[in-house]
Amino acid sequence: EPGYAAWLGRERLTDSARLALKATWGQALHVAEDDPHIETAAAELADGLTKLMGERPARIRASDGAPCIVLGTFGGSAKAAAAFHAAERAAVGDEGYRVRVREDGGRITIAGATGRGVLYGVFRLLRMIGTGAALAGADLCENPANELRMINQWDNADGSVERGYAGRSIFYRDGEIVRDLSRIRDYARLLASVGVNAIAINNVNVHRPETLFMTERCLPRIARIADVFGAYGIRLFLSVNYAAPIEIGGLSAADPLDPEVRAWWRAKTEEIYRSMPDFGGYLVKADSEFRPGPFTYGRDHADGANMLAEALQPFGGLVIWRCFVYNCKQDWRDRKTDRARAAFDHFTPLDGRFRDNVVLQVKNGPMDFQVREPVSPLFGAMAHTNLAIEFQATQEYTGQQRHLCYLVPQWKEALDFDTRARGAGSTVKRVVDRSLFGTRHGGFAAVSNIGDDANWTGHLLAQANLYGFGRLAWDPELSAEGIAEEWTRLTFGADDLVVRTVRAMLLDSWSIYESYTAPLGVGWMVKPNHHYGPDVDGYEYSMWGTYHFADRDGIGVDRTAATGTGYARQYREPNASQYESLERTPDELLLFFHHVPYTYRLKSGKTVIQHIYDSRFEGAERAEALLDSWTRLERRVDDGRYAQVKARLEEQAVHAKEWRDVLNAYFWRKSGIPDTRGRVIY
Ligand code: BDP
Repeated sequence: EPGYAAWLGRERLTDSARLALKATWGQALHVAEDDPHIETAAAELADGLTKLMGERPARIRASDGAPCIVLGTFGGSAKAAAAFHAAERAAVGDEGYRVRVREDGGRITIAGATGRGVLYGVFRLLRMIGTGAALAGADLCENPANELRMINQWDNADGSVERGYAGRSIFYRDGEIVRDLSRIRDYARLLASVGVNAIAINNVNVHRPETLFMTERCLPRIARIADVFGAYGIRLFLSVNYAAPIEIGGLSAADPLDPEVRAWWRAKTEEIYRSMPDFGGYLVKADSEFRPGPFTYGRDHADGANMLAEALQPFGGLVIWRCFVYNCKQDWRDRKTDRARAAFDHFTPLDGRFRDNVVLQVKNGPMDFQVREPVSPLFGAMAHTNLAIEFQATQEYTGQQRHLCYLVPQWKEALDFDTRARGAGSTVKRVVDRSLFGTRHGGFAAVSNIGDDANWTGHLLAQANLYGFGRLAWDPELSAEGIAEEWTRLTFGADDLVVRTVRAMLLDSWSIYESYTAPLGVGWMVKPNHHYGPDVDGYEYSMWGTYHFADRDGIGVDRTAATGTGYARQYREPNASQYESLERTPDELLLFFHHVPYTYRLKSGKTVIQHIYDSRFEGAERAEALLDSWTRLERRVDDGRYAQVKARLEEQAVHAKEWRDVLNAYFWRKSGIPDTRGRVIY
């Protein structure tokens, strides 16, 4: 199936490349220990090399010094250990690895402290070969920057996927957990190949069918899935229903301070660990969008999370507690209530009260995965709490995998944002990698963008987001450009025109999408519920707290402390003053922080209204240019994948014009100010 192999397709190398490689390692893999992750690593390496070289390597347990690839842990393989000095070995953490290619050829060593580390080293070596990197003399030592590199599936037991744009669930069908786990295994490979080490396999909105996953009837099947992921070093988590003690436990309440409720969670957790000793823990959405939570009992989120943490603690499990908590029944006439403030207002008073094994999972922005948002101020405000950042790989508000939108540049901006919590350099990436505050746990999570579509992500190029998430979680210093190029080479091969074209398409795509949908930081002009396509006022007078406040004079949400909701004051200085100031707020976030007249002049010298028009015209043209770029690759990319991408880009080019026309017509009518260039239809 075109696209199924994703970035692990591994085309046969050229003859000269194969000859050179063969000289370096013969055709033999030296594996001398029995360990499940080493087994996975050896099998992956053998399969990968078979594809690249066209012949299967021999597996050996002893070697006479002939060329080979040695893989093993320092503790389990004398050969792997002997390749490195004590200090070199000591530099390798739990999931890290070393890869050394002898300058004079004849030996490649992939070693780690654990089998998981070796597995990551294997994927690294295959990536080097796949991208044509020079091997001779290579000497790498890598440890992941982040402890938690997690995927959140939003899959439901009935087989639907909340905000899924790539088909149905690969985990569930018609209320049942699937029996054939081969597709899940292939998914585990993809994830492990980019370093993902945790997955929550059901939607954060947990209803009765998924609550039942914690019962005796379902646990054996969940445990089979855990084994599949476990072989790839990925720990399985479940999203849990806060009201589970009532729904499946027969209790009358779920009060976190009630001893009976606590005992129920302890017993349930023990039962889960009996069937899955490596179980990761619970992911929880509580008191949010109609899901139950501790507020019902007059308790706060620390009480709620700590109860679960106590139950998980004896087994080393984690509670991942989401901070997406706000009042979704807000009165739109109340202009002082600001949803953007909610997470900060709810959680900062609780800093320091969460147990050690609780991690708060915070969306990158304060609202909800809009095309552009400022960074959530929570990251700079919880020095005594474990924090993880949550990204949305599934493109709910960014084109739903019908439009191209490579999100790594957006994520990079969030990670590089300086919270100033400990002076300059207190970036978000240093909060979640734990180095800034010295917290115990932390990391990255992403809402997955895959489903049972043959190519996983619907839009083939959306695979780059899944790939990029994993790579960035491992190493946030990687550049968006570098990741795009790496993904393109692994996916499409070395053809220079293909690499340059796809890389450029990916890198332009977020800015293109933003320019025809939501320039200047205005959000929510989408159709309600499904969130696809333009709708100017769809959310304007609703309870969800999602406004742009466009009227005949101006547009934008005043979030200053002086005259608005005060959200800007949730940042530390100098960020707070910058956002408070109309002049100093960057144009791309202007309407997120300020309400301005249409005639307000941007830093570019243009008025807001003219920018709104121009940006959408340019964006629609650039969307069309994406299609042109791709058509130049015909016959350089295989027909199946070529056609898939072309069809999506055609839809995008047409739909971008709809965005342009609907929104521009709206703004002309609303403002009464015509486009100076006369292009907008009234
Ligand atoms: C919103 C989605 C909704 C999710 C929610 C969440 O529209 O489907 O359940 O976020 O993150 O973006 O919990």
